Amino acid sequence: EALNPQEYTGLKMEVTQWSEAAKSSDIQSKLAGRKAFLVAATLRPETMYGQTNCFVGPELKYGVFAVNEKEAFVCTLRAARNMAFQGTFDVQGQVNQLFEFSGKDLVGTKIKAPLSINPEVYVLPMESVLATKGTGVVTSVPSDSPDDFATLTDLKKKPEYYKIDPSWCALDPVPVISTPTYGEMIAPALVKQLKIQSAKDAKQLAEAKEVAYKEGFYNGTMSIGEFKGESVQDAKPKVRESMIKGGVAFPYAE
Ligand code: A2H
Repeated sequence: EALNPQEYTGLKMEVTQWSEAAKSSDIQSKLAGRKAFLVAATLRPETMYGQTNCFVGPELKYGVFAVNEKEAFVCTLRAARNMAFQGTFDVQGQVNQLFEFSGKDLVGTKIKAPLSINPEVYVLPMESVLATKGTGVVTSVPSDSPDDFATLTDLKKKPEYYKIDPSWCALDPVPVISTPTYGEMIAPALVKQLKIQSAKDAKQLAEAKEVAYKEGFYNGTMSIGEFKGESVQDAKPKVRESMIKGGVAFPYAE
């Protein structure tokens, strides 16, 4: 692992409707009037215009942690501990867990997607979400992330197998960034070019991820949003700052 901390953007996605499983677990009384947010850790804040859903690991454990009297965050305990030492919570160094969910019980929850042209999106399952990285919540941008595109394609093919409603994964990738070589849909283009069949093709997906990341960063131009027409290199920190100022994101490091 790198010696320097990884600087993520913590994206606050407010819950607007809990899944049936969450509803029946009396979550509202545990929240005691707090608004709940799923918090996704991303390295690509400039792609948030193209969110189509959000992923959790179905077998992972998630806590609901009090931020203050008004808000609570849904993420892994590991991430909440990190946040507690980064000044994210009212009480420094302390974690106040109100409730615990398994990832599969969060699937089907509807959340706000800050900045996205899709104002609200659904929580879906992704087997490859690691408990040891970020918050355990991954916002999905299938236009620019080969992992997100491959997983979403799998879910669309077999919704009943994944125990999801087809309407939860119905949104299509949104053009966010344009590159000279791959056009406006770099992730679908790479998945096709590398003949990636499913989210289980880990080796090719790692290669696609590498290419998409470098191409987007060094050769990409924004196709949408406040910084449309600017290079991704210039827009990336500006989008991050704008979201932090707007109260929909915060710095998260590990
Ligand atoms: B990225 P790094 Cl558009 N398990 O956000 C698996 N993946 C995780 C994760 C976890 N626990 N936590 C975060 N991630 C994903 C956007 C994005 C991302 C795009 C393109 C590439 C990309 C939308 N998904 O990441 O290992 C998150 O997905 C490829 C590098 O710390 C996060 O940024 O470098 C990224 O992996 C962090 O991965």
